[in-house]
Amino acid sequence: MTTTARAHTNIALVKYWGKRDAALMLPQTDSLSLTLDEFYTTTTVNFNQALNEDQFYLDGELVSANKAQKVVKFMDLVRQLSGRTEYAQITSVNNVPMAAGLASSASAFAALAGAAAKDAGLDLSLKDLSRLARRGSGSATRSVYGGLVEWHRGVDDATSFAEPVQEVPDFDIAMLAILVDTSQKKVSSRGGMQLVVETSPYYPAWREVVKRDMVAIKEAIANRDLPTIGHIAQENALRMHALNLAADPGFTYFDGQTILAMQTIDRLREEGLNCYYTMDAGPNVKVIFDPKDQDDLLNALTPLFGAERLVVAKPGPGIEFLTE
Ligand code: 2P0
Repeated sequence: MTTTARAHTNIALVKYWGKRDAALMLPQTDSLSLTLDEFYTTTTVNFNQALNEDQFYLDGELVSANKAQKVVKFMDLVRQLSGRTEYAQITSVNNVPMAAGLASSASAFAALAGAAAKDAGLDLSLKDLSRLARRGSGSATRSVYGGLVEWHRGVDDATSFAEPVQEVPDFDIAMLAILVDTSQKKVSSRGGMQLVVETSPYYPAWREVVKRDMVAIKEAIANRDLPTIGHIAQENALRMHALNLAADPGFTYFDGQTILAMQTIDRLREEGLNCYYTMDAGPNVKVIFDPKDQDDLLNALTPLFGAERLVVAKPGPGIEFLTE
């Protein structure tokens, strides 16, 4: 039997940036994201008695055992939960523009969790699937659902899961990625957030920021208030990145083009466009905007960054099973 699942990536509007339990992948705070339609991973899993180790193919190429460690560790967890003992063939294809630009462990581990659990015979609810995806990568917890999704930090493994806030947003919202640099990131999310938890003096303040932002952004979502959603997301991203600057040693994911994109979005908003920025563990900038401003936004950004570096995405769906 083989099982294929597809999951879309998500971009956090209120960020997850720190763990309190690295083994169980429990986060320090809640977070909230938007799942996108344009970027997704499709993964097929096939448990096979004839194999003597897991074989992981990514975008058509066999990944070396060393580089596949996170995937093998995740498969070990699925074997432990299901009682299966066979190794598996795992085939993943990323649908992302310009390799690595927006490649995301969120869609990857959500799709793997879905395909592996089902192929192993585990019959998980979406809630339990989000808990399982969490063990692969924190942000994958949220990619089990579509649209606007909240991840509860919880108090333990059983209570740290994602839940939809609005699976299909009932107001207009879109995201535009400005791909300023698509090379591999220098500081991994995992390493960066751990350093911040251990050394950033602002970490206690960040926990309070997220508590307030979670309440405020859910209220703004209920009110279909895009300017408030965008404002909260932009401030939250800046505060997350301030943690990095204040770590020891301090670091940043921004490069010069990142700053140019941020300043440009601020200027366009002052000129009347409904647009806000957010950045993750890399230099690319994602713009939250009202789709009615799309042409104006693209016209303003194309001369600066090039049309091929601008990718528009809309809210996307939750996990999909492509085989029964
Ligand atoms: C997020 N980001 O909420 C945060 C905000 C980027 C900045 O990529 O260690 O890849 O696998 O749990 O989920 C989160 O990092 O890290 C992340 P792990 P993950 O989307």
